[in-house]
Amino acid sequence: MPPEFIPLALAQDQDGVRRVVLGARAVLLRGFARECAPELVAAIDAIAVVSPFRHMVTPGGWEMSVALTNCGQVGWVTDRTGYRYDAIDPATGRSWPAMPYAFADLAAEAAEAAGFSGFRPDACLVNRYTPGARLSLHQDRNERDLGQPIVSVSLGLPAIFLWGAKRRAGKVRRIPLIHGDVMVWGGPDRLTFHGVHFLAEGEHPSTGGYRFNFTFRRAL
Ligand code: MD3
Ligand code: FE
Repeated sequence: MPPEFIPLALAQDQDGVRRVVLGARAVLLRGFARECAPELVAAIDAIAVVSPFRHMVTPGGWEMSVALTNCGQVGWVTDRTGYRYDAIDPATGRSWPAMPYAFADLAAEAAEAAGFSGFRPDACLVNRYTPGARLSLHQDRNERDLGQPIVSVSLGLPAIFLWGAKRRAGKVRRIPLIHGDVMVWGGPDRLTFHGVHFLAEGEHPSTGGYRFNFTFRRAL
């Protein structure tokens, strides 16, 4: 057993946080963002006023079924030329909206609870799913320092998260995610292939017909 696995296993539920250990350095913090969810939902509207949700095109020429926007110093974008982080929103020609301090604090607290201290995200990608939308298996490797973790927050409609292996063809686990769930990934699990299964129809009291997912990253 790798030594970094032990603290997580022992920390299980000790501080009132419900942990589901997914890997040596991958953990699901059940309901960690439930209390601050209303604030996050309100912030989405404010972000979308400045940088609206849009369907981007992949380098392969496919339009993504997930709509996205960003906040922070830089935002994740894709077009026919590739994936990258950009300080300018291509849809507006202006900066992305700033990352609210409450967001950065939540991300740092979640990272800390998962054993990553000092996480200071500079980018936050906001995904919006409608029923039928999905995210196919991929790795996140556009960030400069892959030693930094990623923190993700799920809001609204439930989804099935697909958690694969280091190889695209590896075995895939299905993990149900609900409103307020937070996941933290780093270390050896940072390059795990992952995705989101087709979203099912539904209605959620706080987001209506949508699922939102925030991913906090250290991109620069
Ligand atoms: C595991 N988003 O935006 S978040 C993405 O629910 C993305 O919208 C999904 O994958 C969503 O790139 C899943 C959880 C997540 C995010 C980044 C990871 C899991 C990760 C990076 C490495 C390994
Ligand atoms: Fe991803």
